[in-house]
Amino acid sequence: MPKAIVIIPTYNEALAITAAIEALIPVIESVHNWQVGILIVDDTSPDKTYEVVEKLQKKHSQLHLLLNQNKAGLGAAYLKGMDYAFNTLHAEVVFEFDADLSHDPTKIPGLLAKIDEGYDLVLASRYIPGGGIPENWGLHRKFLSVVGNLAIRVILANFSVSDWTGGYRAITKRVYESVLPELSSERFSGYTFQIGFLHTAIRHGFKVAEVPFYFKDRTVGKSKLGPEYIKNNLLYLLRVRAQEIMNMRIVKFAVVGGGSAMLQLVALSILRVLFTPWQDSLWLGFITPFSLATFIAIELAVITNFILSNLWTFADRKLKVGEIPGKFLQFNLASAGSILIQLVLAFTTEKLFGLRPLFVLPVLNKVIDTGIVFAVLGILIGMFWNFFAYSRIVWRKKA
Ligand SMILES: Nc1nc2c(ncn2[C@@H]2O[C@H](COP(=O)(O)OP(=O)(O)O)[C@@H](O)[C@H]2O)c(=O)[nH]1
Ligand SMILES: [Mg+2]
Repeated sequence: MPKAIVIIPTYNEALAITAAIEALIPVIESVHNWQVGILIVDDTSPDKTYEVVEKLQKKHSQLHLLLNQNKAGLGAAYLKGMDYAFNTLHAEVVFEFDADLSHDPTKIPGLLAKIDEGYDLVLASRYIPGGGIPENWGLHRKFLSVVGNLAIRVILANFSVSDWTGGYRAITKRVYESVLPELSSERFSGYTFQIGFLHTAIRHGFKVAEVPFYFKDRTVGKSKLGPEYIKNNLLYLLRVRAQEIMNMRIVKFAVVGGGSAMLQLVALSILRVLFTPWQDSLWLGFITPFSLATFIAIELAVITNFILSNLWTFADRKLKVGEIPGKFLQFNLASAGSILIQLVLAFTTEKLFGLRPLFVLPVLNKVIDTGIVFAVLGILIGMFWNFFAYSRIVWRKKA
């Protein structure tokens, strides 16, 4: 029979732990297709929670105790507990569970049923129909919990999960092994562990289910959740989200495009000055220092853009050395295509709508006319074309 372990991290829970264990035992004994045990991870609580557990162990053979010398935070306790549950007790699934009985133990069979259905990670959720938070919570606490969870979904732009901060979950070994390398750092030792764990699991593509439950306020002991909680989680969310956004191809494309355009302008202003001394000796009629400088500056920007696109924006489709000459030619043609689009657009819009002043830009005191609007439109369409040409032609995904 496969094994599941309910992990309960404890710190000063001597008053609460007995009730939690006694409530869990009949539930886990009622499960017939899993062998369910309990693992208490205590950080040598000053109130001697572990002594209470040791006494209960004499009565319940399925009760395990892992005693840490130091208090290192909730995340650290869970990581140690999971390592022990999966690798020493040979569990296939672990539960996260609070000592204070905020988590209704009778939901455990329902969570396991979802694992049996093939889900990798199952959350007991307060924010789906059938679930809820305590009626008697003060307005500010309700607000914090509801708005906090909504804010997380907005920041991460992920609405597939409703309860991000809950601490009642069933986790399979495959999820644990997959997220472990990213969660071993100091940063996840505290309460950031919960959001970090879930977010990493979702990013790795695991199937997540939610089962509703009513969160009950703790009746004994007190919450260890401090003011650090909001700050640490917010910092984590903003950092990973910024990283995710920077990893989006379209953003890299825009950064490389903008950087190349800047380079082009800088090169142009340097080169036109550099070429001026030869003004009279070299230039035949229409080739002026400015036009030559423009040409070289454009090509410099195109080369830079090509190299950065290959190394960064399309790093996952990096070109082979032998492909580079042909692809570089394609890249130049694509860029020329974008310029052509802009020229054609400028020509036709002027013919169709004419150049008329629209309004005066405040502060800068600059008149904005239809020409500028058409130019901006042209740049946007040109960028769209470039992105299309790069991703579908130059760096086409190989089948
Ligand atoms: N081992 C260990 N357990 C902790 C630590 N911090 C909190 N816990 C336990 O984690 C669970 C959740 O903490 P709790 O104070 O109930 O947080 P809340 O439910 O969010 O108010 C409880 O069982 C705590 O005893 C810690 O640093 N080490
Ligand atoms: Mg609690």
